[in-house]
Amino acid sequence: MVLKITGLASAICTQRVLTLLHEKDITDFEIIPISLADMKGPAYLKLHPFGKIPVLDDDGYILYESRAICKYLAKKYAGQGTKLLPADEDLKGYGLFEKACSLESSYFNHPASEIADLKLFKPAYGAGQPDEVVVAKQVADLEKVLIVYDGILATQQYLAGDELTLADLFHLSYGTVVKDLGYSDIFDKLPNVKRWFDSLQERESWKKVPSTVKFIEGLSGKH
Ligand SMILES: N[C@@H](CCC(=O)N[C@@H](CS)C(=O)NCC(=O)O)C(=O)O
Repeated sequence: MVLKITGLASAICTQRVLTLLHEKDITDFEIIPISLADMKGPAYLKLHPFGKIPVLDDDGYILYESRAICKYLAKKYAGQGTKLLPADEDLKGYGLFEKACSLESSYFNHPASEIADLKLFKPAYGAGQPDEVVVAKQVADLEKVLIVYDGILATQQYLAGDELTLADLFHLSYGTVVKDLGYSDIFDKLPNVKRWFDSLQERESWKKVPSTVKFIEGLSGKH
């Protein structure tokens, strides 16, 4: 049965799911594009009451929220591709994994998504150029998060320990947008963060995912 994912390959949250699909060597999937208007229409709101992408349809089992979709698929396809989750019997590993996932959603996601919104999405959709003081505050907030990450990554390879997990991959889409928007120095000047993030961006799974910045700037005629 083909997995159906309503989403856009250029959209941040769909990219989380795409990266997971590539890591797990899942090829039986279909991306079903949707317009912004249809996302807010009654039919789609039955699938995703917040009217966002992505939504997974696995043979009638409907799931939304990109991180939940990734965790579900990583467990469903546990026997293939990169492991990405702690073993079922590894209780402490599970705690460390959930903690690392929480670091991304609680501390990293907000400033990184604000930078993307202010510098990329809002200007592309007609909101004009942002107040650079507001942008600088978000960049400074993200930098503080990365400084803490650098300390964590001084003694381990990845955020949940020495093995790559979904928690690391969840950083890729917004992290790459922030770097592509010209803020790579906040990653690159921290040696452990640089090693960690470069290694994520070098993964074959991520190389297959299209660049959001190029796509959006293409829409607004910058390329
Ligand atoms: N926490 C949600 C966020 C979903 C989300 O905000 N998706 C964006 C695209 S990355 C979207 O649908 N934007 C259109 C809108 O907000 O109207 C997830 O991870 O799936």
